[in-house]
This record gives sequence, C-alpha cells and structure tokens, in this order.
Amino acid sequence: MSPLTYASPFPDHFVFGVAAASAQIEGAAFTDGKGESIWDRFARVPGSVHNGDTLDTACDHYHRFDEDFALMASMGIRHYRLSIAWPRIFPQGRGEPNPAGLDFYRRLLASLHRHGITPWVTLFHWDLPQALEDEGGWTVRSTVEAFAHYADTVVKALSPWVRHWITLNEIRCFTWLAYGVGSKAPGRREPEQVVNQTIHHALLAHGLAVRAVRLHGSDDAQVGLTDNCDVAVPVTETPADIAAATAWFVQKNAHILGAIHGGGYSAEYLARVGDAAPHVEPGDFDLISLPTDHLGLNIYTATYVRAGADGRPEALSLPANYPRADSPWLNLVPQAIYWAPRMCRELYGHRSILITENGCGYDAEPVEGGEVIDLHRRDYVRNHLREVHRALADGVPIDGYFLWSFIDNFEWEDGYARRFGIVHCDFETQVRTPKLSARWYAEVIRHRRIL
Ligand code: GBH
Repeated sequence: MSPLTYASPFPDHFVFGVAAASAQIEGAAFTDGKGESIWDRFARVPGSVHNGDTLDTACDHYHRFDEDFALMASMGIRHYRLSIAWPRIFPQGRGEPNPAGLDFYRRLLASLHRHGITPWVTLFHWDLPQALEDEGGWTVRSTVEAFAHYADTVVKALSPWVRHWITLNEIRCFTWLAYGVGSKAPGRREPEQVVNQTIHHALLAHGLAVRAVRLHGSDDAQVGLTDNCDVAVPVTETPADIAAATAWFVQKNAHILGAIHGGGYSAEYLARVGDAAPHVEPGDFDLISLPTDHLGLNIYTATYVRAGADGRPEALSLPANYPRADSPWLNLVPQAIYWAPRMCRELYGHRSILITENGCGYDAEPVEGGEVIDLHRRDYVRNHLREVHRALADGVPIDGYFLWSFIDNFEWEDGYARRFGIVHCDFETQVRTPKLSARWYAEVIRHRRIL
C-alpha cells in the first residue's frame, strides 16, 4: 500500500455505481404510447410540486440515453441502477403490453451493454399507471394482480439483458407518504388502516416480483427489495446505546423488513396498530417471505438514539442549525450507512447488502469556470464511503454502492430546483456537465480507494 493513500482498497467484487429512476429522468411522458402515471397527474395539481414543474421533459433521457451512457462510461462507471416505467409497458396498467415500451428498454439495455455498463433494474420506482389509481391504486388488491402481470412480462422480455433485479423502491414513499401524508402522488390522506393495507399490498407486490424473477429470470438472476428503512445511530457506540438503537430500529421497521423476514406481522406490531391492522389473506406471507439474494438500502440520513434512564430507546432532537443538505430531512449523519447494514445483517441475516442510493440535494451550487464546485457533495459521499469501509472492516457484507444520482433530475415534490446529480443538467438546453464530484468519484472508482 502506498503511504500516500488514505485507506486500503475496496474488495475486488465491490460494485461502484450510480442510480436514477424512470420518471425522474426520462421525460417523453406521452411518447410512443406511454400512459399517464400518477406523477404526471399529481404534478398538474396546483401546489403539489414546487414551481409547478412537470415530468414531461425532465432530462430527456428517453432521447439521449446513448449520450448519457457514453458520459458514464467515460467516467469509468460500470454499474447503473435504473427503473422501468410501468405505464410505458402497460399504458392502462394491464392488458396487452405496448411493444414500443418494451422496445425502448431493449434499445436502452443494448446501449448499456455496448458501453460496458451492467444494469441493475428496479421494477417499480413510484410511477403507477393513473388508470390503476382510478380503480383505487395501492389501496386495492387488484393493483397487486396487475403488478404481477407487469413483473412477469418485464422479466420475461428483458431477462436476456438483466441479471440484477430490484423489486420495489422504498415502500414507505409510495404508501404512507402517498396515501397517508399525501406529499407524494397520488396525494391522498386516508385513515391508518387503509395506509397499512397499501403497505401490505406493496409487500405482496415485492413477493410477486421475486417469484417473477425465479420463474422467468436467467439462471443466474438475483433479486431483492430496496428499502428506505428508518435508521438509528447510537449516540455513543456502547453496548447500551447500540442495544437501544437496535430496539428502536426493530420497532420502526416492523411493518416492512420485520414482516418480510418474520414471515408475518409481529404480535408487537399488531398490538400497536390494533384495529388499523391490514387484512391478510391465507398464503400472503408465503409470497412476501420468499427468499431473496440481496437487500438494497437507500441511506441518506438517520435518527440519533440512546438508552434512556430506564434503558428504553430515546430518539433525540437536533437543533435547527444541525448540518444538513438543502432538503430539510437530510441531516448529515454518515454513520447511518454503517449502522443500517450492520443491523440488517444482525437482525435479518442478510449475506449481501447493497447501498442502492446515497447522495445529497442542494438548490444552489457554486459555479467556477463553467464547473459546479460541489465540494459539499464530494464531502458527503466521502464521509459515507468511509463508513462503508468501516462496515466492511467489521465484516458487514456490503457488496456495492450506488450514488444518487447520476444527473440532476425531477426531485419529486421539490421539482427541478433541488439537485442531487454529480452531473449538472441545464434543463433549458439539456447540456450535461460533470460537476467536481463526478470527477472525484471517477477517480475513486478508478483507484477503488477513498481519495
Ligand atoms: C429517494 O428517497 C428516492 O428513492 C429518490 O427517487 C429520490 O430522488 C432521492 O431519494 C432523493 O430524495 O416527508 O419529511 O417525512 C429518499 C428517502 C424518504 C426522503 C421520504 C424524503 C420524506 C421526508 N425519502 N422523505 S418527510
């Protein structure tokens, strides 16, 4: 090891990648037969999305993917996490697939292949066909049946190109935030039982996607969920605070990771929700708990937890000026990316964990000589990679890291104002310009060390 480098290299098999999602970058919202998604509709409801921004054009990746993959390849990026837009494949959510939709993803995957980039494909990253929402969306079980048909169709059609599958992205965000809080599409505010039912339906969809990959995927196909678990970081890394943080983690994640790995909802969870418990049909957990190959975690931030006077978990508040990105929820807590995988390993026995997203969003970034000087982002990623490195040294099986995001994009209710990219996108001209962080990340990938 050269004395000038910071740390030992990442293991040979460790994957460095970047991530994005269909609705956030593709644009072409009504092209080649694509149906309306709930986000296309929601963005047109006044007051839903910052500045009234829509997804209509986004980064126009639909027409520029070849150029985007050439740029990725020039940066040494060999792994890319993308998602498939359900309304491109089934404009009405179900029925006969739209050939132009499947053809788009075949062309896109062929381009990735030509550029030497491995795809990691998420089946659902929130863009539900509006036609299904009109019939009740995730509150009704028929959406789960439509999803099963969609998953079977996509895996069958694309399995020659795809080995790595992710079932769903962040169940909380398209259930609780979408049907409970109402901040995400379709922007509904339903009672707690209905929200818990949407979560149960999402768990079922996850299981059906696992089944789709087992039935129709390639022999070496791998599949898992991407979850945004609620992360607890022990205030002090002592046995008492670690135990308290772990207990808090178990409670906060009981309805998703706990249910999947426990083969059912825990007695503690059912007692807590009481009458608001979801309706479960016989056999549901045979699907939900199907074994997976990896667990994807999207890690951005965490809550600090310590053992209170009685030993019980105590979640702590932060002052208004605690360091954070421009997203108000994005407090800077890099230890999150150490503790979440470690707890998942210890609680659920995962042998392969992927960080499927990690990154930070800012509204205004300094530009010098045409380059965005995002030292704040470089620092964020660097601090997180150091914690990934620490986890690896402690035997936590993290097999990859995908930076969110490759390019500035449609940041959901925050529109285009909040930028997460390592590549700047000028949404007027569609010109792409790598930021300082992109050049830094390219060097990290090249040397496989934190630089
Ligand atoms: C990810 O979610 C998404 O997968 C990705 O599409 C997105 O672009 C990226 O992060 C950046 O945001 O309503 O105050 O409770 C990140 C996890 C969870 C962060 C929900 C925002 C809402 C905070 N998200 N959270 S609040």
